This record gives sequence, structure tokens and C-alpha cells, in this order.
Amino acid sequence: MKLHSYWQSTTSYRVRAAMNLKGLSYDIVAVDLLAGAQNTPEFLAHNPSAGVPTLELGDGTVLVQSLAIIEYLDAIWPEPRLIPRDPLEQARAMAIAYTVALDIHPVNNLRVMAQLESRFNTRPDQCQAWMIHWMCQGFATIEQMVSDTTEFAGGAAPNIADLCIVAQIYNAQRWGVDMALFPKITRIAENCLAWPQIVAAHPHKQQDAKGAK
Ligand SMILES: N[C@@H](CCC(=O)N[C@@H](CS)C(=O)NCC(=O)O)C(=O)O
Repeated sequence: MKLHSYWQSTTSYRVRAAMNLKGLSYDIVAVDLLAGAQNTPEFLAHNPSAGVPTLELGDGTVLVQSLAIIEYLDAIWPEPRLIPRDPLEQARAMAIAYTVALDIHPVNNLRVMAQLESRFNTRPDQCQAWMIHWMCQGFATIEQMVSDTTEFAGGAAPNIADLCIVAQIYNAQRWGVDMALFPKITRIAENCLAWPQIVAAHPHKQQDAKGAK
């Protein structure tokens, strides 16, 4: 399998971590988002939504949307389970994953920030304040949703919710969110990073990482 990925992309980070936890072997195809590689005709032919991750299966089938990719992986390689089978646990895990993936990430995406800058002359510090606002709002919600008693959002092992949390917190730290405000999810991210499979998915461990170790 080939995973089209960008090192700092949080959506790619989620899928890299999921694939690593399942012990899958795959090649990374680096897509340089800052150079606009996602907008080239070759890339768009693959993934018309102009983003990463994109997963290419062995037979050439292409899957897009990080959460849909994780659902597919969980269906084909069920162990370890990343989406709980129990309906209530599943609803709780997906609610956290969706808060990151649907409420925080889309309004802070590269293309959104580019529109703010080009249409409204938004300054870099204003863009940063925008991103921090949406991350803090989403994190405050998730703080209320995660368990007080377990190591991860809903249990003793990371699931799809934790993968979304750890990836989004990477981004939050990059942009200067005060994570002291969110102790429960900070602890979850630290617990995630005790797992070598998740560390291997960390942006700084990627071949295309620039200026970071
Ligand atoms: N909802 C999609 C979002 C994919 C996406 O837009 N990823 C970002 C990187 S985290 C991207 O490729 N952005 C490129 C751009 O905005 O131009 C998913 O979860 O896979």
C-alpha cells in the first residue's frame, strides 16, 4: 500500500498511527502541501478533494478521507480495534473524533487560511489567533467528553478518538495553544506517545520532515 502523506498534516498523522498500530506495511509518498503538490492535475486525478491522506491499495484502488480510511482499515484488519464495536463506546469515540475532524480541522485547513489571507488580507498573527480560537473551543468540548479514569479517551488502549486528539495537539503546540488549559487531553496525548507505533507516525519522524527532528 502507498500512503500519500505530508509530515505536518494531522489527518495524515491519524492514518499513519492507525496503520502502524495495526502493523501494516506501507510506503509513504510525500505530498508537499506548502509547494501546492495537492493541487496538481496528477494529484487531483487521484484525489479530487485536493488533500492528504490518500491511501492507494495494492490493486490501485484509492481511498480518501482519514476517518473513512481508518474505518476501512478497521474492517479489513480488525486488530487492534480502533473503532469500538460496542454501540455506546463507538458513539463516544466517534463523537470525539468528529469534534476534531469536523469541528476543528476544517476551519483551520491550509486552504482556509490561504483564503483568509488572499481575500481579506488577514495578517499572520490574526490567522494564528483564528486557529487558536477554534482549537481551544474544540478542546474545551473534548475535555468534557473524555473519561476521567482511563489512560485513553475511552479505555486502556488508543482508539480513533485518541489518534485524532494526539495529532491535533501536535498542531496546537505548533501554533502556541496553551495546553495547560486542557490537562486531560494533554495526558492522553502523552500516553499515546508512549506507544512506539504512534511515535513512528509523529510528524518529526517522517522522511519529508523539514527542519525538525
Ligand atoms: N477531511 C479530510 C481533510 C483532508 C485535508 O484537507 N488534509 C489537509 C492536511 S491536514 C490538506 O491536505 N490540506 C491541503 C489544503 O488545504 O490545500 C480528511 O480527514 O482526510
